[in-house]
Order: sequence, then structure tokens, then C-alpha cells
Amino acid sequence: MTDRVSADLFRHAQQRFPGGVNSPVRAFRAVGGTPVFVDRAAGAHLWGADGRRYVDYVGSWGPMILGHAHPGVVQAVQQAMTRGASYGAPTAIETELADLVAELVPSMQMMRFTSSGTEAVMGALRVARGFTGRDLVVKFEGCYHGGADYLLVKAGSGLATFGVPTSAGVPAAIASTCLVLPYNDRAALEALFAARGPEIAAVILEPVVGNMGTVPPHPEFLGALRSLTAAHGALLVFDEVMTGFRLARGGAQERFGITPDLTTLGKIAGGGLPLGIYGGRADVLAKVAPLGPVYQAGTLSGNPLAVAAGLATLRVLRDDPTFYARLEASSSAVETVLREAARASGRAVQVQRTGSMLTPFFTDRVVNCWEDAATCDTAAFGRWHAGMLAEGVMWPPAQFEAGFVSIAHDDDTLEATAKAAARAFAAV
Ligand code: HOZ
Repeated sequence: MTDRVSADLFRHAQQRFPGGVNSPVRAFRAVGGTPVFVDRAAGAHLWGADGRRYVDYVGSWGPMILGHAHPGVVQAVQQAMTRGASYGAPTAIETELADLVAELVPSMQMMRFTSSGTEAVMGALRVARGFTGRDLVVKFEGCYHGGADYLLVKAGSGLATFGVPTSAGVPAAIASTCLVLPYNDRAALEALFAARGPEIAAVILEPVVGNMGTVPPHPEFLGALRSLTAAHGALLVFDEVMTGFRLARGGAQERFGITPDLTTLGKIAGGGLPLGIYGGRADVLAKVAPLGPVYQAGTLSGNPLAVAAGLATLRVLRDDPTFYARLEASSSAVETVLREAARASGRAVQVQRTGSMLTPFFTDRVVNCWEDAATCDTAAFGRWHAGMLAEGVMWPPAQFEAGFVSIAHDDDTLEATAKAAARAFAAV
């Protein structure tokens, strides 16, 4: 039940963009219906092209932890723009941002800025391979690390077989450089390292998964990852594009007390503008050109507008001592209203949350891995999503995505969410 203005805009967009969008999930195919075309956003709200207001839990898929159009970020970007949009030469504020990132995430001893999280992951894994002299990368089914060919893979049959492409256009030979394991499966990890340890360059994971919906790690799983990679000379890469600066000032690695060798950041790091970062151990980053033989570059890497937005955002997070406690309280309140509405409806729903990331899974089992997530009733989720939208709440349009709470969500948005959820769950 989308507005007529968006429906017209969507029809037009489909003549120019595949599926009418520039990123597939935005097309609403996973929930049905027509996407809301956004006109503007402020705080915890979006306005559709027809002028209707929505409480927003998409948050641009993670970056908008301060809410939309935060005045400090807007001013920083406006000022940066008056000095020129891009130079292709180093600037002082890049190093200021790097210093701040290293202050908040101490494992980031050295780093490189990119224009997206995808590029950050590609850079991190290339340097991991260059540093170790090994080719194989291990990922976990259900984790998403951007669009690199060798990461668009799922597990083949049998434990830890080579990855099988999940996208047309990915050569099988390239997919075969990635091994895929079930998330949270310590035994599978141990078996793989016992069999193939000396061939593995890196293990990459979302330390809390957002890309199959919100799935927290078992503490012993993270511990095993750290000790097994260290014991076999492989690098542990935390993809914190989503969790960085969100689950704590220092990201998931601070929250769980595990230090990876390399980390990828993005989203919040760029304050809503395109910025990715990879970094970590100085001896590993010393392999990156021009210091070392691992090539990686980008015309808009360290773009002054994105760096200004990132600096303004991270300074708020650093300087507000109550920020994460308040975010935790409002996120917990959202979890409660969703859980209560689901319970009242009699539906089997697992509301899973870590910090300000949360997901109502339409299944009767706790979701620990992709096999669990795959039991969800995605059609029911689609009906629930449409119900929320009709009630003025924009939830991510796919079962296997996390919702994001920002510091701008308040008692009013909570009340609106509670009312919407009560009706939407009841109508599923
Ligand atoms: N990478 C996002 C899904 N986890 C989608 C981003 C977008 O469509 O904007």
C-alpha cells in the first residue's frame, strides 16, 4: 500500500535502473509492494515523496546513528564543500580522522581510507593474502561483506567445501578461493583449521551479523576464532562496517573484548557519506603500497566531504558520555514493544537484539546461523512490513536485515512504533 507519487516515480525509475533501484534490496522484492521514494529526512523520521512522514528504522542501513541531518554534521559538510569537493591529494583532516578512529578503536594502528565498505573489505583481504602469502579466505554463511566476486558465495555440499557463486558473473574459480562455514559453529571451525590451516590467509566475519538479520555470536565462537587464527598464522578480520561505532565506541571488538588483526569500517565512519576504512596491525598495513607490494588506490579515497562528516559524527560519539547508555535504553524499549506486540498476536517471532541492531525473526527457533534464519516465514514478514509501513513505520524491507535505532529515536517514536507494531502483528 504505497503512495501514488512513489508508484509513479518507481515506474519511471524502472526505465533507467535495473529494478528501478541502485541497490537491489531497495526494490521491496523481499516484502512485496512498491518502495517509498524518499524526499527528505530529519532526526528519526523520513518523508516520502508524497509528504507522508515515517519513523525510520532503516537509518540508511546503519550510518545514521545520530539521526538524519544532524546539525553538526550538516554544518561540517557545508563548510568542507566551500573549500572544494575533492583534491586527489592528502589533507590534514584525513589524519585527524585516522587519529580519532585509532583512539576509539585501538587495534587500528594504521589504516587506509576507501570510498565504500566493499572496497575496505577488498583491501583488507588483499593485504591479508599479501601478508601471509596464502590464497584462501574463510567466511560464514549469512554474513555479507560487500560485492567482491570471491565473497558472493555460499557453502557447497559438505563441510567447508569451496564456495559456490551466489551471483551470475562470478567465475567458479574465483569463488573457490573462499571457504564457507556455518556461523557460530566452533566445531566446524576447528575441523577446518585442522585440515587446511596452513592454506588460510584470513577468516572474515561480522562479529554481530546484521546481514541475515541480527545474529549475535556465541562468546566461545569468537574466542575460538581468535585462538585458531593466531595458532595457524591466519589473520582474523572483523568486518565492522555495520557494528563499528554502533555496538560500543570501539565497536564489537570493544563490546566482546576480542582484538582482531584487521578491521573494516564504513557507514557511521563516514557520517552518511561514502567512506570505508580498513586497518589494524601496523606490520600488516606496512605491506600496502607505497610502503609495500599490495596495491590499492582510489580517486575519492579520503574524500574531504566524507572525512568531514565522519569527523563530526565520531566527535559526538566520543564527547557524549551518556550516548551509548541512552541508545541502549531506547533500543531495549523498541525490542520490548516489538516482543510484546508479537506475543499478543500469538505469532512465533524471535526478536533478537544486540545494542541498537535488532530483528523480529518470524520463526519459532532462536537464530544462531543461516540454517536457523532460513526457517523464517518470509511471507509473514512481508505482511508485517506492509502493516508497519501502512502505520507510518519504515522497517528494512527484508527479513534478513537488521533494523537500526538512532539516538534521535525518542518516546514519541517509541509510542508510534508500539501502536504500529500492535496492529501490524495482529494483521499478519
Ligand atoms: N548493503 C545493504 C544490505 N545489507 C543494502 C544497502 C542499500 O541498499 O542501501
